[in-house]
Amino acid sequence: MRVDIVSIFPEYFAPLDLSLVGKARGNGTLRLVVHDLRSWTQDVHRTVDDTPYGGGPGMVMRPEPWGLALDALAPPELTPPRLLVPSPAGVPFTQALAHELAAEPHLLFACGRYEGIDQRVLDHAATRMPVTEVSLGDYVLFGGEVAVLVILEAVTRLLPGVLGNAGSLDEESHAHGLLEAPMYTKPATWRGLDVPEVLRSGDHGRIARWRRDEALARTGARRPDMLAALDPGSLDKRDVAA
Ligand code: 6GU
Repeated sequence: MRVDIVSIFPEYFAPLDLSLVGKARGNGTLRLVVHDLRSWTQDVHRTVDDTPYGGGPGMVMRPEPWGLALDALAPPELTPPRLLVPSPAGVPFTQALAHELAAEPHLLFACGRYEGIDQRVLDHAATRMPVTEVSLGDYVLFGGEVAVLVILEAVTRLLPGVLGNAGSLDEESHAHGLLEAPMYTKPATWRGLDVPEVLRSGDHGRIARWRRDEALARTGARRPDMLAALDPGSLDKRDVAA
């Protein structure tokens, strides 16, 4: 997968050299390039923002550098990338959207700062490529950079060959619309706290049942919205009894 990121803070993306994302870059699974928006400014002060039309606090990113950046990274004569714009006004970022993005050949992230990017940049881009504004959740960040780190980590781990054990993709939280059951490792007793007996029983049927019950209980307590959204057909008789 090819990924381009445009930001006025390219240094924010240094962590993408680390860990499994760094490894995916190293072996060519992820071809990632970070670009400085200011390289597309044309004035001596390398201005990227200005005051909002209609008044109000803060600054808005001017359209000109963004237009040149998108012209350069998504030339009209080539197959366009999917443009992703992190914004608290976007659609929620979910595991389902991460899977969708992991299937794209080319992603282009446009990181806004301040009160956001002039809307015409997105409207114009939408005449050339698919554009999705994405939000991490119901809170406000200074800019899109940290959101891109989050989105890219969620997407990269879904790329073929990135996770050693593909089974961990299937069992994790959100894979089946439930939160994951708690996990334990050695020692069996630590600070007077025991690992649940069932997990040491070797009875794989009982273990699977226990994990399913824990997942349902956790999801009900922490994410009643997820439990309500579950397909009733995905529940078994013993779930409904619980
Ligand atoms: Cl994606 N961007 C910004 N600036 N704030 C956010 C967000 C994104 N998601 C939640 N808050």
